[in-house]
Amino acid sequence: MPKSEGLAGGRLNASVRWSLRLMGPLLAACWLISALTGCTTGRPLVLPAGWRSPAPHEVAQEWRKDDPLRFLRVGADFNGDNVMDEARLLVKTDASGMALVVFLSNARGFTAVILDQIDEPGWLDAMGIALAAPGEYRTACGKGYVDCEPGESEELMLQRPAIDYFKEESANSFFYWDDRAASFKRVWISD
Ligand SMILES: [Ca+2]
Repeated sequence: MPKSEGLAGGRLNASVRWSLRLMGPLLAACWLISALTGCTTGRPLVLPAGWRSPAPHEVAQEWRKDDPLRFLRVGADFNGDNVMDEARLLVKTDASGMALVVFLSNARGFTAVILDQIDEPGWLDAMGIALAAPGEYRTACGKGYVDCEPGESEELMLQRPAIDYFKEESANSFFYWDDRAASFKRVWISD
């Protein structure tokens, strides 16, 4: 029997509420246990070749102290399969660049997907990620910062948590899972 939208939505909302309530403390505990394992998922996450977790001295910026995970990790079920996923900021092994990487659940485990990559050193000083809660948001063009491009909406309704990818005290965009495209989409929220 096909799921009704209402039933699927109810399950999703319960999952989201559970995720948001538990993941903060759980991720904080994981951070203390190990900076290299995937505690969010309960299974080790394999980092993409050529990438590593930032060293403590690389993420010692004062503004990161507002988050126990230093705005480097967020966990939630981004793609709605009821399995927790995790997003991280990683750096190239030679520190020549940084990336936003999501470890996305699938039938075989987790796939690392690079959502954004900046091939210049120094950007990690200012870039962070946080969890964007489900809800309605005005986009950057909806706020009038820029003109809306064809097909670009003034509002974004998040049905599930998304990744808020931001530059400290500057622009931010959301990466959210699009069911129809079966991929992440990026929407600018502020400029
Ligand atoms: Ca998932």
